[in-house]
Amino acid sequence: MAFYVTTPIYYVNAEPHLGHAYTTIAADVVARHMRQRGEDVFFLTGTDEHGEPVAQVAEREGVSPRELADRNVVHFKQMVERLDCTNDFFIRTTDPEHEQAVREFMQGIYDRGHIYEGIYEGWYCPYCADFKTEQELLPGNCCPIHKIVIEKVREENWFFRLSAFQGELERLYAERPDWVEPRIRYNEALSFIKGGLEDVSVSRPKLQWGVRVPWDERQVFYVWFDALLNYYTALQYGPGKDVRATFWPPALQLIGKDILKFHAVIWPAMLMANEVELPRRLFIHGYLLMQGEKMSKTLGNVLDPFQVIDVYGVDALRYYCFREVSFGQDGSVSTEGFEARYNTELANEYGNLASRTLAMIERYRDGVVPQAELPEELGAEFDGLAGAVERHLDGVELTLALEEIWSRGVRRLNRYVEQQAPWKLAKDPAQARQLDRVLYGLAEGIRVVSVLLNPYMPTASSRLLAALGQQGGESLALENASLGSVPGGSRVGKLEPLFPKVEAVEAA
Ligand code: ME8
Ligand code: MG
Repeated sequence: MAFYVTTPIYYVNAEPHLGHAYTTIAADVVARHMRQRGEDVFFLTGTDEHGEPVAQVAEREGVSPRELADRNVVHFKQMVERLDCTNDFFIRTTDPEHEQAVREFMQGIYDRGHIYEGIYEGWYCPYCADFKTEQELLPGNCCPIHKIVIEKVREENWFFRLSAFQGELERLYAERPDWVEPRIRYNEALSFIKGGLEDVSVSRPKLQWGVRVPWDERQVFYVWFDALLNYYTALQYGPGKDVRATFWPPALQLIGKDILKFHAVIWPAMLMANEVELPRRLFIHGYLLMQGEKMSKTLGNVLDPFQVIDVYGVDALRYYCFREVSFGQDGSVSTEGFEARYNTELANEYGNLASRTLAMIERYRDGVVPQAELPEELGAEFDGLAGAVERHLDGVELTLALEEIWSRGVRRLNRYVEQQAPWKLAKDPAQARQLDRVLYGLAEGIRVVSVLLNPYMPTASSRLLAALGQQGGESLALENASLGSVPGGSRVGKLEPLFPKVEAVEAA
């Protein structure tokens, strides 16, 4: 089955921070997991390059918006690469193919009579690229998100008849209660819709930096209309040919809660207006916080993912994001918390477990995994573990899946080593068969957890699998993630520490 997964496209008005890395890694975990299940995956990420957020910073820095975009997109592409993400395409909204496809799509909405000319007046935050209601403003007419003073603007532009889709949107929410998850976001979006929808402007008369409105060349499209369409246009040209027939609609769209309204209200209405099938599901995650505030380039309290990767490696970062903060909710990250999990969970519980197991197979069985029966004691936790992980990831519960692998797999194996004490069994020739069983059980155990952990920590898990003689695509297949699906007899290789001790990274 085809599985299309997307991340938001990030503004190129600054360099990426951990918040951007977060959604991108989450999508990659799901993409890798789905490939383990044999799905035909298309994974899209990219950058949002038009509109005021980019034009304003460019002006402040004295460069053209295109120069700014060209300069910053490099960092986002580098981020994706250094995060070990397996995206199938990286879209830039300045791609000429995207711009042309946006014009065609919007012309379609116009031709169907859902766009008209009007006058708009309202409080406008250029960082949000969005209007705020009087009630939303903080004292002193400040944007509630960016805390800057914003102004009332009045302009003539083109409007999308969002109000006309009120009924159809309410029906969508009634018929498909899992179309927006988690539930709290579904409720939030639905109550926004029920509060009454107003038409929204789709164009900007004052701005030059954007996609030209085909029926009114004086104006450019409001950046959000251009941006949302990336999910659709990318399939028209990204892989070098049009793959909409295979991959549309998206199976999963991941976003942060800051952009819920655009994705859960305006986006489906745009698709309805052009009679295009809706995405199957949106999953909305919370904020990564630093010192209690949303990590944000505007507020300046950001953690640099590159710096963390330099010191601890990318797997540790990928792991930490979903272990520390329950996916879906807000949660704090810190360098202290990171170091603690690195040392206790990654270096000790997983890394040492792997090294010890391989060392014992080397020492007691000349480096060959014994051919033995599986120890029944491990069955209780391991039976059905892969199925549980699958179910959690079907629900985009990245933290629950990881928790399950850790408690039922990694920690169970650590207890098992202590209980069985293979170093004692090795001293007693009468216990040889039991030692075979224990070592085989451990080898299978670390293999199974590595297959399950692979979407989260692709490098470390693959290195461990390779040391167990497991290489190539089949070794990662989820159907092999059960104890005993690989027989003993293979020769183990050398394994450098998976998570070596490192000097503490300086606080950001
Ligand atoms: O909004 N915690 O781009 P953007 C968690 N271009 N996630 C965070 C985060 C944090 N502290 N900070 C950022 C835009 N993110 C538009 C989107 S989509 C058609 C257009 C992540 O650069 C999260 O996914 O402001 C959030 O939704 C996104 O970055 C916003 O990135
Ligand atoms: Mg933002």
